[in-house]
Amino acid sequence: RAEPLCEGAVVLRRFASANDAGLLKKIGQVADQAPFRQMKTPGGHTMSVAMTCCGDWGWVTHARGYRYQQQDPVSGDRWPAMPDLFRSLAVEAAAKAGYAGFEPDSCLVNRYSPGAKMGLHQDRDEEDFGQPIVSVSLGTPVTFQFGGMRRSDRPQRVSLEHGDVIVWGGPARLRYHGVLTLKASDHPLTGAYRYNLTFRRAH
Ligand code: MD5
Ligand code: FE
Repeated sequence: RAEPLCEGAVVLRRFASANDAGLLKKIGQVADQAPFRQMKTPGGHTMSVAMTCCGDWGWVTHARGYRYQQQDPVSGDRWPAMPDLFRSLAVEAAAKAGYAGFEPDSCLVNRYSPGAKMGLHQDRDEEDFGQPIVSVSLGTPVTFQFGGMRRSDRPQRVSLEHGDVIVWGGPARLRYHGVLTLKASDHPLTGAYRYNLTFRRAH
């Protein structure tokens, strides 16, 4: 059930549901090695979303901007390896959306607690915007916003629920997007949390 969301973006409803417990277990193992942290933006604000990473390259903030780096800045160690279960899910979702041969080298794990949100932004720290992005939602539902190519374009809203996967490519790759404030609710597997896995080819 692949439903187009907009040009270039495909929603695969519940695509990740069958593996939900396994994915959440792997998130826990990644976080044991590289704990969730709330990064500080270059502007000095603490992000409300807690993050960690796995794979060769992790997305981090630093004093002058954002970048991908191979070491966790908290520990100095390499990021945990990307679990095979993560990789295969991302590769299969991308292929289903028409991107055969997607090879993610980065997975950002976002953890939203009630009150957390992510303002409108573009993902543009990657080398090749021809590569798609795969995002996997787990846990409590949230309203996702996707806008246009300019920040001022009025965003559309879509509800994302446990197991939903979206593949963003082509003209959707550089759209502005964000996540509205997470409401308090309860999910049998994650409690109050919403997790999002964002798979990218950084380099
Ligand atoms: C999330 N995370 O739900 C989202 C999922 C991030 C982020 O935005 O940067 O960590 S990724 C959604 C996305 C990616 C690329 C393009 C578009 C949306 N889009 O065109 O709307 O935590
Ligand atoms: Fe983003």
